[in-house]
Amino acid sequence: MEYPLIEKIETTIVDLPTIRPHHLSMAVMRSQAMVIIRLFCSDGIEGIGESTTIGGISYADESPEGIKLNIDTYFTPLLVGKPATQINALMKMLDKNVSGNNFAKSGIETALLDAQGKRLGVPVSALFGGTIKNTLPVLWTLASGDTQKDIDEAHQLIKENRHNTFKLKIGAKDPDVDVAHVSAIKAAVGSSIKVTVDVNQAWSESVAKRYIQKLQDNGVDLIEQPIVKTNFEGLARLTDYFEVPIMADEAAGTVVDAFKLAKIYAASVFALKISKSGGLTNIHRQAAIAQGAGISLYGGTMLEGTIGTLASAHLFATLPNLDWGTELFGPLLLTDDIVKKRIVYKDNGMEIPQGPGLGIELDMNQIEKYKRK
Ligand code: MUC
Ligand code: MG
Repeated sequence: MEYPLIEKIETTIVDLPTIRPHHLSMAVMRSQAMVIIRLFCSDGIEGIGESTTIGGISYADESPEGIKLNIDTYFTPLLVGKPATQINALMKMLDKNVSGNNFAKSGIETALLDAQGKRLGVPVSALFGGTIKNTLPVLWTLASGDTQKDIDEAHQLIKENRHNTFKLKIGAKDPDVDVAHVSAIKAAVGSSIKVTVDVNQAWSESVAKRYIQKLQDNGVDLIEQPIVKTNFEGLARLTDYFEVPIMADEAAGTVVDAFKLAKIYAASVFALKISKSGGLTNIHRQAAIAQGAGISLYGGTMLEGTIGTLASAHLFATLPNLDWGTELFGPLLLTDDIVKKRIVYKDNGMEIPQGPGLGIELDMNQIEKYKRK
């Protein structure tokens, strides 16, 4: 059988401004840098992918500049001339030749899957057995850095029916200040609105034990990555101790992490992200481990733009145990986009386009406008 071959791979860093500063425990984002991947095949099909992280090199150990450099220098020579349709073989070959670099691998796998979907005339989700529903619930992160601004933002979004669940980024300030901030927001939005917190590893285990108790007493619905990602046993102790569910995010990076966490029931929820795990196929594997262990799932984001968000959405929508919905709001945090048709967000969720591949088209004028010079 004649396979179409990979002919060329192009990477571009695009910087898009955010609608407001986004405060996390390790960084404040004022713009988002995305590595956009275009993978050209000998049958005339082009696949697109995205590799995006948060805050340069402060969140994860791959930076946008490093991702571009590594794809151009190391990935591309390994991939050019290989059969574009043999995605499992290509990802196995990359894992053998490239240590780590999961964000870059995820962007490449996305481009291969987009191309495959276009080739077969089916959405990327169909390559994983199809969506359970063509819409996904999407929460919003309140992270303006100011309690009153966050409350106003929440009220506006609730009124618009755009989101009914809010995640609060804490951990940068004194825990007493953080808990007062969360409690004020929870009281302002009322009991019908879910509020979760993401500590992004900022607390020690003893601080976590003290302050999760207060958050639980104040009605917070879910606690994300309270302690350092390497302390699996500590996470297990917190999960066992508290009634409020504890979610592993940074800790639940790879398929191996998922297995190790599941083995000691270190979390009652996993935050899945295609970037951390090295692509959509690995998310499927992590999800199966979680399902077997009775662990719930949540569709996470690395605050990707539309391409990475849709890649995640196509996969997340195939999972039966996505009990905590998703946070796939990345494109809404940006002032503009680089695709011809933006994702539709409504009724507290998003729609997954049903066209071939990811179901979107790049707008080359917009890429030109926002491309890093
Ligand atoms: C994270 O750690 O979950 C996801 C949403 C958000 O606001 O920040 C990210 C990162
Ligand atoms: Mg998180």
